[in-house]
Amino acid sequence: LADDGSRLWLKYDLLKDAQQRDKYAALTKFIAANHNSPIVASAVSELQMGFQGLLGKKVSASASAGSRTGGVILQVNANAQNLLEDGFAINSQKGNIVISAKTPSGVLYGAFELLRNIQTGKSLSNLAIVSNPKVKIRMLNHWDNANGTVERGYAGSSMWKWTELPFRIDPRYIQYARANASIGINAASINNVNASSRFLTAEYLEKIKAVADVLRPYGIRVFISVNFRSPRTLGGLKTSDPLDPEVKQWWNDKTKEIHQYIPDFGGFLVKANSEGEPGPQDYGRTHADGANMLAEAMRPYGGIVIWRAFVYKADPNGDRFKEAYDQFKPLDGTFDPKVIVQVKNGPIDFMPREPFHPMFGAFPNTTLGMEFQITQEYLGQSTHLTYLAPMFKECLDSDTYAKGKGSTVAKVIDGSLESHQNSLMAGVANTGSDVNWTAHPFNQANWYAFGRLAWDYDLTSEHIASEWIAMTLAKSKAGQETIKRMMMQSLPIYISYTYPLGTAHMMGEGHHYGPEPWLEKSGRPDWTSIYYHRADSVGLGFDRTGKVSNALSLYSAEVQKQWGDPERCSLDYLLWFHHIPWTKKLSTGRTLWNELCFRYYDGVEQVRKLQTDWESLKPELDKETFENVKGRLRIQEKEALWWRDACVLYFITYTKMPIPAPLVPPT
Ligand code: GCW
Repeated sequence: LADDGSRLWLKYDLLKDAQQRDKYAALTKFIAANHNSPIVASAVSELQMGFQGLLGKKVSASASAGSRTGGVILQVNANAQNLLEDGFAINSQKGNIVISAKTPSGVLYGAFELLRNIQTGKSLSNLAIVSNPKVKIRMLNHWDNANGTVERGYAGSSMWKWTELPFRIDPRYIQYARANASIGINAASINNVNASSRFLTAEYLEKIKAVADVLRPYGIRVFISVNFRSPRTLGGLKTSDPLDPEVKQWWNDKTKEIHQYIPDFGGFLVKANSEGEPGPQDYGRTHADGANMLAEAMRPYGGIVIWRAFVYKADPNGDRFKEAYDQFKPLDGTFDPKVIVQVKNGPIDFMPREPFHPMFGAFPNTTLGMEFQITQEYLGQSTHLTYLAPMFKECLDSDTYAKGKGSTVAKVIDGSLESHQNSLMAGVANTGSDVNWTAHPFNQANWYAFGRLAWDYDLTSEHIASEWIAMTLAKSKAGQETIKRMMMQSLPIYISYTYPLGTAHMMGEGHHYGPEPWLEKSGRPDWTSIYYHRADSVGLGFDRTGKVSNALSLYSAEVQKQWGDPERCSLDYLLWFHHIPWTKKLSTGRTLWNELCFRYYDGVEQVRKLQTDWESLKPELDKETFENVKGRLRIQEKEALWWRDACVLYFITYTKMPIPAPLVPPT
């Protein structure tokens, strides 16, 4: 049977090597679980399913191991040492493998870790694993709409079948829950941040309850994105002013009602006063007024309020880079402890490469959460192969120097730098109704990598890629290495032929796909391409060191030093901060113009190499996956040419210089 990718990384195909199977089988003869809860039951059934598939044997489960050895014991022990909530330990103990955790969720994560060890061919003897999540709320944000569309979704329509719920439960909800639990994701906001009030109606709460009931046995809590104007649109009030007593009461009542459906409701996610969405500023109030009002409504319950910091003004003379910082900075310290402010990784909008957001490290008195975009709005959508773990890590590993060297973004968002109680890493989901969930088979790896990094941002991108490949694609060691190399090269390649040297935001308007560097007019004055690249006859790039904008000054002195001097600034970020003359010689020995051309041309060549690499894997891949990726790589080549020619020919109108000879041989 062809592999349609629907099982993601939880394929559990029979291991080919019989000896290896026997070895694992000798250590997994039975399952004993000392705890009776739906989540532990999920762990047991997952282990049974995994052993059945991978090892080809039925394994029975009971409450106690008795005097037996050679089995897997699951233990929930509230006093377990060295473990945080959700953490787990796996030890070889007296002839058994013991998975212990403080909570049922920890046991479930441990069970998936054990399966992953088998899936990736690791030894199960002398196990001594301790694993704790670095971030508490590891969350997917779905931008799914009630009408079944997905904003910036490239894998079909919404996976949530709102018209069928609550009566029919699509089996894919369970697969989705399993996939998330396998990588430690424990929260999901189920609807678009451009939120319809409809999701707060009794009709929809009943549907959301049905989803929550499916996700709960996998340790996943449901959040709802809310429209700030709901007291007016749903409640019939005259205002949605967060300081109005009736408005407060409306939210208190609504929050109570939600908890009648979903007792463990995760909380609200809010996009307010951003891109036309309503918010507290409509009534002369601040983001903190709005967020704190909702936090007050959540006071009696366990959940929280996640308030997004993605705000900007349409000011052609301002710098959008600074907008969120400027609006939120005066509010630092005024947010309720139940509020997490969710900040995109970079200051603009999920560009393929952005410097880390200047809010990280500059808000000691606010819990800041991370928002990554897993769906590839600006990263080739569902046709270009782009492995995002290195991008996520580049941001997390960046040093803010807020409290001296080592004050990384990761330490800001895990709460450790400023001793915050809560912590959050969210990823905008790339899931949809396509059979393989993500359209491009490799996009599955980005979902996988996001979860693994939210659990442990110290994992390397290579390590995560290796795990994913071993569980999904090629079976030979050499084949796995080839795929890993392709994945590791993919983001730099994509950046080369789209946004080299720190350029940004030159994509087609609206669809955000393909190049449009010449875009001069748009619905919003700071959404044109020329606003971002600032090309002129002298050079290219947005001076943020003071001449045009002083955005660099938002960072700590060390970061300013690192990026402020064009001679020392990494070429990756150069044009984010500097307007560089076309003729200026860069550290590569080429002038800016020649380097720019070189990167665009080299990017295309590298895509061709990816195609050759993929071709070499044909003998060991199933036909469907092979052909699927092959076809997408052909589109990628065509579109890399499109980006290259569009951008180079456009910039030539400023440079009036030829494309350097070695790139285009004379005819
Ligand atoms: O990048 C922009 C997207 C919008 C999105 C917005 C946001 C949900 O183009 O589609 O809206 O970001 O993050 O709010």
